[in-house]
Amino acid sequence: MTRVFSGIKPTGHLTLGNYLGAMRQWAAVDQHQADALFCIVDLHGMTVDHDPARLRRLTRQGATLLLAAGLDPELCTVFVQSHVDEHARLSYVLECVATDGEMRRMIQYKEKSARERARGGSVRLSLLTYPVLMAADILAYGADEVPVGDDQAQHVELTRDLAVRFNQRYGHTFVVPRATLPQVAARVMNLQDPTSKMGKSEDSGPGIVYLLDEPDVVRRKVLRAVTDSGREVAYDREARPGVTNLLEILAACTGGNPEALGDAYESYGALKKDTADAVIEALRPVQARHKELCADPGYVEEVLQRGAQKARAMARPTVDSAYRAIGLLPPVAEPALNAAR
Ligand code: AQP
Repeated sequence: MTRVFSGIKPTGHLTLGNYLGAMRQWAAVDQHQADALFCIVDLHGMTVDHDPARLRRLTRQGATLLLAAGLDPELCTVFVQSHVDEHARLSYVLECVATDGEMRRMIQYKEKSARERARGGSVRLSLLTYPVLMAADILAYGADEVPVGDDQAQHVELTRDLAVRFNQRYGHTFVVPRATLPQVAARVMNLQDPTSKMGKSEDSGPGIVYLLDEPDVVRRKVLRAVTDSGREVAYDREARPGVTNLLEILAACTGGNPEALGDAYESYGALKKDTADAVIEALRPVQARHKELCADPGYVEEVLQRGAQKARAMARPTVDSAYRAIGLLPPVAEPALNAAR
């Protein structure tokens, strides 16, 4: 059976981009067709300046939202990254396979480090190395597929390169995974700046729809979305990024084809109204389920505990193999130590 792994960072409140680009596909397709693991990657949440209490809160909220979006712990494994030591264990080994040049070429590193420096802040070393931790997240589980939005495709490419390099140098250890992207809404753009991704770690703003936004807030944000000069509704990523973004969102929420939908509208106003309605309807069941789950925090904790146990058992053998293959001496087992005393 195909093994699938993907994760989400608790760096901010989850957005419509996270939902349409990743979570929805995990719930609707991946958990039914594959042996799937989904993870709140909290260690990745510390690569930029963070507040510990907020990180804890967002980790819990992220896990609750994964379940609210339809992940079923009877069908897939849901857990928190830092609950499974194997991720960090493997990450260091992979750092010994990666090069600093590879890390510095990562677009997210370039963008986020530039943003951090522009604010006068310092750049954490973990921002440079976190793609290696992401590779460890994926390779520890022998994942065949990694369903992600378009912005993470480069990191999955790096993961492939590291797996191939490790296997060639130290013997076959890792499955070489591939990224799978959704057909529509692989990159939902900011409604106020449709040339930038709708990202959750940016300052909250009218261009970002959060999964827990009230319907009237969603409507206001969509109705105020920046559109393009001209009047014709047409799907054209280069010339009409604002309208194209709305068409992608509408298509993702209604199951239509964004190009064909473009032909069906004569005004920006009608497109915005239908998009707002479609987003509100898409988020309604997620928000309702989130409310129920918040009333039962013990259930979420139990799911995470069971998930971590399962994940640990799956990752351990592969990480142990990688340690052996790269030349680390296996630890002496406890009974043998006792006998020698
Ligand atoms: N705008 C998006 N459109 C489509 N897919 C998206 N994803 C994220 N944003 C969009 C996908 O959601 C999954 C989890 O994302 P993440 O937590 O790894 O990272 P992020 O949401 O991109 O947020 P960051 O890195 O904390 O900060 P920003 O927001 O500044 O980039 C991934 O599969 C991702 O592709």
